[in-house]
Amino acid sequence: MQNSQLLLLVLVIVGFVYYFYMSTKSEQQPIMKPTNLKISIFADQNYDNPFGDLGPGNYNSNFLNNINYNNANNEISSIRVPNGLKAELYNAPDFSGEPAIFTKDSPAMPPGYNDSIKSIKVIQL
Ligand SMILES: [Ca+2]
Repeated sequence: MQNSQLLLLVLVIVGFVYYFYMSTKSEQQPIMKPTNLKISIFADQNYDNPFGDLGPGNYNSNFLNNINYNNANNEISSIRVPNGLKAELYNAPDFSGEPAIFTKDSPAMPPGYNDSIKSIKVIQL
């Protein structure tokens, strides 16, 4: 066997070993669903005057009072929710009481929730 043939054989073997190593390695990784998805919250109905976007996480009234969100606390009137996220909007601080639940866009809040949202959970589905 010539040196070039031997080198080619070694490269093929190394390639197969690497392929099978990577395929088993990826199977062992937990199924994670990293996301750039975010909900959008608005001061007015029909998606007017956006406060900002929120990725998965819990946002209490202190967060919503933050200047970066223009005092969204007690002002939210519509919401956009992309596929893959669920938003729980509470009309009480610290996620207490029954939330209004959204899995899609809503141009208005249900009765009892307009201009009264004080905490938000964004959940990845
Ligand atoms: Ca409002």
